[in-house]
Amino acid sequence: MKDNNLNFDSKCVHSGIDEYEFGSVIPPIYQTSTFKFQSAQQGASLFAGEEKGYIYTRMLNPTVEALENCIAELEGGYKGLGCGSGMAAIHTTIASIVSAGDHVVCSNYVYGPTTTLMKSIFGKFGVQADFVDTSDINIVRASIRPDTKLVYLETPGNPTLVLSDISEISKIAHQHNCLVVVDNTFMSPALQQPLLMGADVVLHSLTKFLNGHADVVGGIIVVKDETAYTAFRKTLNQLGGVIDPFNSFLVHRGIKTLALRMERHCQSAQIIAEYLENHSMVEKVYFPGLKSNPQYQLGLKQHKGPGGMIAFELKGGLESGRVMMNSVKLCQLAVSLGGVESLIQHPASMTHYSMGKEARLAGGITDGLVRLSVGIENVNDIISDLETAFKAVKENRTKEKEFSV
Ligand code: LCS
Repeated sequence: MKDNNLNFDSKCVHSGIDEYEFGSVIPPIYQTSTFKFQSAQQGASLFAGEEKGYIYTRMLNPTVEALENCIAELEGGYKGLGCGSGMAAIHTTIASIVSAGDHVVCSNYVYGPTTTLMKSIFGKFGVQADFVDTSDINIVRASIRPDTKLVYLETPGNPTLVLSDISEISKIAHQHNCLVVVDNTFMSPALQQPLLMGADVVLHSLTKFLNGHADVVGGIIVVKDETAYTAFRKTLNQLGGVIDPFNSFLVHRGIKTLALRMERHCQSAQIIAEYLENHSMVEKVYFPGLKSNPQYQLGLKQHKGPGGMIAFELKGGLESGRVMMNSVKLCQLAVSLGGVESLIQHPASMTHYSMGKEARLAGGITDGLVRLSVGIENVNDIISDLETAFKAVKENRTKEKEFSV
């Protein structure tokens, strides 16, 4: 149901396509690779673009389209493009914007494989990228060159939750005719709508908060106008990294509870971040909702809530982190994030391993950093699990000290 007067949580429940066949309340799964033409003439006119309709699922599928419309509406964009993974969304986006010889300004604070994709795949095809501290708008301004086509942001950045000012950076980039792309995976449109702040393209790993149930790998791109949509659709169709109907159905179902889930993620993460900040075993906490965070004010300007992701450094660095991750029970030791279940992982040896130590340190990812994706379990159960793990860390540190004397 497209109704611009609806509030965000109502849109989560109702957005997609106005009417489904047979009065179905839920988007049907059109599990088909291809669509039958009424006649040779109709097939030809569909291909020529003279008639609108479905041809082949890589090009467009009604179940996928329902999801694309839904997320475009939640992001305040024109249309969405469903992709097979977040990485496919990033690949398709960059390939739609840049050509050989172009320059990209990319944030230091991005998911590890995004850095690797930019350097190794796009680098191979003659696209140059500089990785800079996008939390400082003066650095962004100074990094834009006459051949820069794209400023690529991920905010909050994975895993250190560093923020980049979307509206200020968009103003600067547009003065230089550069497009701004924002990876909005960590916030979801429930907490942040980059297109409404001036960005040109927003993308997500659907695998995370949008789906929310850790059972799908997917991605989405949302663009602002028909020109961009036509260009991006062409690239996606040719690269082929599309999402399939069944996964689209699952993500669409997950989105119905997005607003509710994000509310709980934010509430619990705030409580846990404050608990960690006051814990004697914790050296430092990275969380946009802490008043001690130097970017707290920017977070208030940019987000409707602090999100469900926390990173922290333990006293005792990597060894303490290892003991902690091996000692938690409710928080599962696994990569990925944004699901209803709490997950814990070690960025330096896991999600951000591929980018190499130098790039990791430029992005603030030390060997001792631990990342927690706060689920929707009872917050007291999460804290008690963390507390048990802290006891194990403490015992291990005591043993180490005894051993070393
Ligand atoms: N963007 C962000 C911010 C991500 O965190 C991820 C995956 C991607 C894009 C890529 O999405 P995918 O292709 O996996 O759907 N982040 C992961 C993480 O932190 N742990 O495991 C995957």
